[in-house]
Amino acid sequence: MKMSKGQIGGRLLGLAVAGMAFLVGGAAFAEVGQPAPWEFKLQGSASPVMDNITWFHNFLTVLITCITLFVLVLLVLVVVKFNAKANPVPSKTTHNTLIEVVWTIVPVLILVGIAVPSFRLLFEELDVPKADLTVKATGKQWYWSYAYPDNGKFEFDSLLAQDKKPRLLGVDNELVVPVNKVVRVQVTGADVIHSFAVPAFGIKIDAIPGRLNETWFKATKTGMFYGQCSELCGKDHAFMPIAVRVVSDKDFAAWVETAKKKFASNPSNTEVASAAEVAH
Ligand SMILES: [Cu+2]
Repeated sequence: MKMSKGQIGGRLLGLAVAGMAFLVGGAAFAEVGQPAPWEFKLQGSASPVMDNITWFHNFLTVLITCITLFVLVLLVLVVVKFNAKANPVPSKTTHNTLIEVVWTIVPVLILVGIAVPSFRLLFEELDVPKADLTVKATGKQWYWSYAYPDNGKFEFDSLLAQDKKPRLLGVDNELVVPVNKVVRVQVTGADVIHSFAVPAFGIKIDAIPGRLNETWFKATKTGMFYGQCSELCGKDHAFMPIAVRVVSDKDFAAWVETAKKKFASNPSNTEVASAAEVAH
């Protein structure tokens, strides 16, 4: 089948429209707090740190695209203009001071332009602001335990719930935190190295036995946010999800009261309680 120029143009236009629709559609699929089918971007952000990670990611993508296109243009130019047929008598130029200075200085400036926001972001991630509340997450084979030292010192286990949605992310007891509050997360491992990660908050930190790591987030939206253990930790590594429920201050206070009662029978809490009794 032979196609006229008009037909080819039409087809190309159709392809371009389909591509654009895919991009826009992909954006529409994006769901905050959990992965979505056909997702090819970062998960939607729900914290100031993740806002900046997203910005930095987009900035680098634009920069990389521009550099790659520039090199491609140079390559095409060389292939077309300076092949043996088009350019039978090659120039014998070997040095050009101006070009050499430019191609040294410009990459240095680009790297400095990347380094400045990159280090700013690193400091933001590592420098925990004054915390409104602290939670401690302990990675175990193969579940997480969460402790609330500021809110009655209770601790509970959070295990994968097979019957809950989203699949492989739902848990029996979620980590509950208030919205718009700085939450300091202390992370450690009880047996092997795990890693506590919640993409929507832009946090990922190793849970190492014998060491207390620290990170933070400030959730800016209420709702459910999911993450997973992100350090290969044994046979059920894929089955120890992290589920964070972000609620209003009022709901959080109410949850703390019920949680204190609900988890009172947890052996780790009786230890805390008896230690407190001994102290009295
Ligand atoms: Cu793990």
